Order: sequence, then structure tokens, then C-alpha cells
Amino acid sequence: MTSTQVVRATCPHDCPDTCALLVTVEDGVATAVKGDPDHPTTAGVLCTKVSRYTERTYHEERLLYPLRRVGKKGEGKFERISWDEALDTIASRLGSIAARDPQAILPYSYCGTMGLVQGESMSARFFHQLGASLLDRTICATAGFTGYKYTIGATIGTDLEQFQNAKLILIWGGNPIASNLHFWTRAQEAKRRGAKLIAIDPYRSLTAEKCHQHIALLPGTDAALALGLMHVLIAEDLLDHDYIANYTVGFEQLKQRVAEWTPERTAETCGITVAEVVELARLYGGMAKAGEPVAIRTNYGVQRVHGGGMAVRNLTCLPALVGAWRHAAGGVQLSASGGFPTNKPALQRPDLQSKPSRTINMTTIGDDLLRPASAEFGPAVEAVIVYNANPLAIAPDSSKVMAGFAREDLFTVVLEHFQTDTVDYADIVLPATTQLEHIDAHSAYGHLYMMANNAAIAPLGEAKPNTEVFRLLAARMGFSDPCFKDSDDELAAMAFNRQDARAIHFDWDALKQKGWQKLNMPDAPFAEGGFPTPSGKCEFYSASMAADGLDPLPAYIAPYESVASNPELARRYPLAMISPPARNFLNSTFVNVKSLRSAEGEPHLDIHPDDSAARGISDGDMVRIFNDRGSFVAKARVTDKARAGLVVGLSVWWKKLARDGKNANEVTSQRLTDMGRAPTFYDTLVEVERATP
Ligand SMILES: Nc1nc2c(c(=O)[nH]1)N[C@H]1C(S)=C(S)[C@@H](COP(=O)(O)OP(=O)(O)OC[C@H]3O[C@@H](n4cnc5c(=O)[nH]c(N)nc54)[C@H](O)[C@@H]3O)O[C@H]1N2
Ligand SMILES: Nc1nc2c(c(=O)[nH]1)N[C@H]1C(S)=C(S)[C@@H](COP(=O)(O)OP(=O)(O)OC[C@H]3O[C@@H](n4cnc5c(=O)[nH]c(N)nc54)[C@H](O)[C@@H]3O)O[C@H]1N2
Ligand code: SF4
Ligand SMILES: [Mo]
Repeated sequence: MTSTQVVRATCPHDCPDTCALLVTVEDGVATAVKGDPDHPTTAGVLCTKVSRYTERTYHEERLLYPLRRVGKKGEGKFERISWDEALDTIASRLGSIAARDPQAILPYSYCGTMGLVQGESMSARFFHQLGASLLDRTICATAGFTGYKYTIGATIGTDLEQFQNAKLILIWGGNPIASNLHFWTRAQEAKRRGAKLIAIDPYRSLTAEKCHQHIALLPGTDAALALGLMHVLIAEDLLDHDYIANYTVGFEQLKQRVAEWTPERTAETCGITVAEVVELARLYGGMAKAGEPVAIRTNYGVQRVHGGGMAVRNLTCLPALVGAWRHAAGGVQLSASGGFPTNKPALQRPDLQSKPSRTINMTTIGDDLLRPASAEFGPAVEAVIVYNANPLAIAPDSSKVMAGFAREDLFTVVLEHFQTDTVDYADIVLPATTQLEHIDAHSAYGHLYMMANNAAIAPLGEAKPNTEVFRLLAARMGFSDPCFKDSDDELAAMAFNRQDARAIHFDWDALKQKGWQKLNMPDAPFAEGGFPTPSGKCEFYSASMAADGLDPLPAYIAPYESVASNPELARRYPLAMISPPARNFLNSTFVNVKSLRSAEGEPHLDIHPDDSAARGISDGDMVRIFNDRGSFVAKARVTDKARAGLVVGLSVWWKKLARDGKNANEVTSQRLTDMGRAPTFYDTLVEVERATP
């Protein structure tokens, strides 16, 4: 007789949707992963990637045993060793480096899992006690978060569960069909109820194709578009004067600032028509004035350029001008993460640091691994412990990242599920459990539910949860604080701060049973102001920005690399390149799952017919994309989905699964955004030519 169980779990991936999963387990084997029909935002639906989760978990290439490198760095040749040998080797190497200067040790991690336990809990405690360098986790969202927080105080906004009631939705720099599916469900419901959907995106993405209107501006010019919209809203008095007077600061200064952003100047800067600017403002302001809920869903496409923080700040000013926040279905949503009172001090124990450590920015890992010791930098990095991340594939300016990880004197440990591009450079590889094999507690950035993940199956092979690896290393390093004995259950139970009214219902044992629990939050968070900014208002003028050396008013910061802002560079590299997520991958996760990789085919480059014709490129040709930083090859798709002057390479491919062993990050740069010290992946000029076979 077979035993069948259904286990409640949570999708761990770096996706706003954080779906509730039901895992069917038959005789200890996970046989199906489905979306929980009862969870209000998941509603029984998963994306293609995670509906095939068992294919990833039981993949024949899963790492099942600790390994030691036997080949050259990058070659990917390893031999099996025991856990004891692996942990002893790591503890002794880290111990001898730490004896000289623990800051020569660097953790490198991001959101391979978004779990609060398997992410930064025991790992953070370990590195804090060790005195290692701190990692500034900037690779995704810090530019926009910073601009958003200067303006409205926290990363909270319109609740996903309200969007179906909006009458106008601007999908601004996001492709939710690929990357925020359960928002798209709501947007479609809004459409059925008569809402208008407008995509603002340089590329006709899967989503832009399905909206009523698509405004294809030049990449990196969103800040200007928002300034132009504010100009028209003010000039045509499409304003909510009462909301402005009561709940905002700096309107008079804003009015002066946007005076110069005429529709003509805006259209010219953004590469769109004057009518597109004026009509969008009239629609947005006019509908708001008529009392209709108007909403903005903005995403990460806006912020991966020099002025990315300011761009998000500018568009975040719009709802307050027109009083859109009065409606639960109005306002703006960038991320819901700021609603969660996660108990980071308890999970991560920064108090274990005996003295402050330096911070290294994960975005500039390429340069930082190659930096010698100096007075400003401190010691050269001698050891990197990578978990929940694949820097060789995802960090900008790849050839530098590769050169850094190829250093013979660098000691590299990678905790992974698979032999990724990064694993190829490891000295010691440790097999990690997947979400089906460990427990975790989750917040989300696209909805407002605290989520639980129960372990559905036993760890495969000798895989261990990240937490267990750091517990075992702590013991070997002689760390005696009792916190290094906390179990995963005990860690999960401290995930949210119950002292905070929003998490008042948090009880780990109950959450494990039920799977989720909504935060206690109002439906319309800023209907009557109450912004968590220093002034308590929406800050058109931000004194904090002035104090931080930034322009306190909305402004336009041009891209580092664009035809308009850098004509000299554009003479050699005239095409702007963006590399947003491919639908069937999640960053570089899933690229090695055959069914998903074959759905994407191979690395492609979308190029406009005018640009391909000028270069003698035909559809299906292999092309080389290059600039001063490097090059990679892809198969050309000649299409007007990419506006003229723009090329698009959907990402993030594993380098070793591409023909030339390279990906789009060969050409991206390590320059940082205006705020948040974030990457500028979509601020890249390139040239494209037919590849010689
Ligand atoms: N399937 C899938 N889902 C994912 C991911 C994935 O890799 N695959 N990644 C996850 C992660 S880590 C994140 S951060 C989110 C990202 O979520 P999103 O930000 O929604 O990412 P995309 O889906 O690429 O949407 C970005 C859109 O911005 C456009 N864009 C590029 N530059 C500009 C610009 O300058 N201005 C404007 N207005 N638009 C621009 C791109 O063409 C693209 O269509 O998605 C998450 N979900
Ligand atoms: N060119 C370009 N580059 C980009 C982007 C882009 O749009 N264009 N997007 C950027 C963005 S938004 C982001 S967020 C970053 C993402 O960069 P990363 O956070 O590095 O994401 P992934 O590439 O998905 O790598 C995560 C790895 O974690 C592993 N993992 C998952 N769960 C666990 C676990 O429980 N334990 C351990 N030890 N490992 C685990 C997975 O197997 C996977 O290999 O990439 C950035 N890079
Ligand atoms: S990747 Fe996103 S849409 Fe897919 S199952 Fe996970 S949370 Fe849901
Ligand atoms: Mo991200």
C-alpha cells in the first residue's frame, strides 16, 4: 500500500508572487507540485517553471555530495569527499585567514531562496561572529527602493488584491506575464471590468503586446516622462488640491521644477511623441479627477540605469498629485516587502560582531575580487563563501568577475543545488537542500501574506540546508554562543516580530498548519496620508535627499551610456542593450532544466529591422554583441518588438550552456545607480555584427 500525503509549502524563488504550494508525496517521493487553490493570490495557479518543480528537484545533475576541486579553476573537475573533510578544510582555511584579518572573508549571497531561514539567518550569525566583511545586497532593488522610500517612506503600496478594481493601470517597466503572473491575473480581471492597461517599456514585451496601449520610450528616460506628466497635470489643473495640501510637502517647489519639462522637451528626451505625453497625463489625471481608481504597477525595468532611483522617485510622486491614494485600488506598487515586520536582528544577530566590518558591494564583485590590499579598501579578499547566488552568471562585467574567481590564491566555497558557472570556480562545493527538503518562513514582495514552508521529503543524497552548514562550521570554529544551536524550527518561529501590530497573528505552529496568514494592514494605506516619511507626508521635496547630497526635487539623470548622453561612445557602440528576464528562467535558476531551456531555445538577440538591415544581419543569423568590456554571441531575431536603436537579449543564461560560453553580462558595466549603489544592467551601449562561424 502506498502512503500519500499533501504537504503545504511555499515557492522560494525571487519572484513577487511567493505562491502557496501543495506538494504531493507518495512513499517519500514528491510526485506533484500544485498551486494552492485556497490561497487568495496563488488561486491554484503556478508558473510553468514551478509546476515542473519535481523535474528540478530530482534532476539527474543535482549535487548530492561534497566535492573538492581537482582541475583548474573554471574547469569544473571535482572529486567526492566526506562532509567531515569538507568542513574541516573550510574551518581551517577560514580560521587561518581570520587570524590575520577576518575581513578578508566575504559572504556572497542573494535570493536563490527568499526564505528568511535559509537566506540570512544562521549564515549571517556565522559571518557576524567571524567578523567577516559585510555584503551590500544591491544586485536587484536598492536603487528603486531608495527613491521610493525618500518619496513615500516605505516599500509598501497598492495591495495586489485590489488591482482588479482599478480603472486605469500603468504597467511601468515590468513584464508581469513573465515575472509577476498573479498580478497579471488581476490586471486582466480589471480589463474585463473595463479598465485600460498601458505598458511603458522600450520593448514590446509579452505584456506590452497585450495592453491597450504601449508607450515605447528610450531606456533610462522614465524620470523625464514622469516629469513631463507632472508638468501637464499641473498646467491643466488635473490635481487633487485637497490631498496635496494635507498630505504632501514641496508642491510649490515641484511646480517650479517641472515647469521646464514641457511635453515637447519630454517627448524629445524619451523618444516618443508629444501626444503620447499629453494624452497619458490627461487620461491619468482626468480619470483620477472623475473619482476613478488609477494605479501604477512599477517594476525593476525602470531602475537598472544611472538615474534609476530618481526615476522611481518621480513616478512615485504621481499618485499624490492626483489623489489616487484615496482609493484602495489606486496608488502605486513597487514592492510590498516593507509591510513585513521581519525580525532581522533576532534572525541575523548583528550584535555578535565585536567591531564594525567593512562593506563590499555585491554589484562590483568583479573589481573587488581583483583589488589589492590598501588603506581605503582594507585587506584583499582571500575567501568567498557563495550561497543562494550565481555571481559568475548574474553579476555585471563578467570578464572581471571571472578573473576574480579564477585567482589561484582565492579560497572559494559554493553551496549549491547544481554545478552552476560559479561552482566551476569553487575549491569546495557543498550540496544544498531544495525547498522540498527543508523548512522555511517567507515574507513576499508582491502580496501581504506571511508564508510557511514545510519539508515535504528527506534531503536527497547528502544535501544539507544552508543553516545546517553554518551550524556545523560554527561548531568547528569554536563559536559558543547558544544561538548557533537554534534549529530551523526555532529560527522560523522568530521570523516576524509579533510586537508589531501587522504581524500580531503570527504563530509559527499555526502558520505551518495553515500555510499563510495575511498581515494586518489597511486596504488603502495612504488614503489619509500617514506616509512613513520624516514629515509624515508624501515628499515632493525631500530634506533627507538634500542631506544625502542628492537633488531634493524630482530631476532627470541621463543614462551613462546613451546616444544622447554619450555621443562619443555611441559613435562606436550605437545600440542600447537591455537584458530583462526570460519567461522560463528565474534569473539564472532553471536554465539547466531541459524542458524550460528548450522552451527558450538558445540565447537570442531581438533587433529592429532597420538596425539589422544596416548591418547586413538576417533573422536567424548568429551575431556578436560587443563593447569595450567584452562580447557574447546570440541568434538574431529581427523584430520590431525592439524599438529602433535598441537590442534585447532575454536573460540570464548559464554561460556554459551558450555556444560561446558567455552571456549578456559580458557587456554590462559595474557603474552604479544615482542612489542605492545598485547595478546599471540596462544602461549599456553595444555594437552588433554578424558572427564569423
Ligand atoms: N520568469 C521570471 N520571473 C522573474 C524573474 C525572472 O528572471 N524570470 N526575475 C525575478 C526578479 S529577481 C525580479 S527583480 C523581477 C523583475 O521583474 P520586472 O521588473 O517586471 O522584470 P521584467 O519582467 O524584465 O520587466 C522589466 C521590463 O522593463 C523593461 N525595461 C527595460 N529597461 C527599461 C527602462 O529603462 N524603462 C522602462 N520603462 N522599462 C524598461 C524591459 O523591457 C522589461 O519588459 O522579476 C522576478 N520574476
Ligand atoms: N544581465 C542581467 N543580469 C541580471 C539581471 C538582469 O535582468 N539582466 N537581473 C538581476 C537581478 S534582478 C537579480 S535579483 C540577480 C539574481 O541573481 P542570483 O540571486 O544569483 O539568482 P540566480 O541566478 O537565480 O542564482 C541563485 C542560485 O541559488 C541557488 N539556490 C536556490 N536555493 C538555494 C538554497 O536553498 N541553498 C543554496 N545554497 N542555494 C540555493 C540556485 O540553485 C541558483 O543557482 O541577477 C541580476 N542579474
Ligand atoms: S516563480 Fe513566482 S509565479 Fe512561479 S510559482 Fe514561484 S512565486 Fe509563483
Ligand atoms: Mo531581482
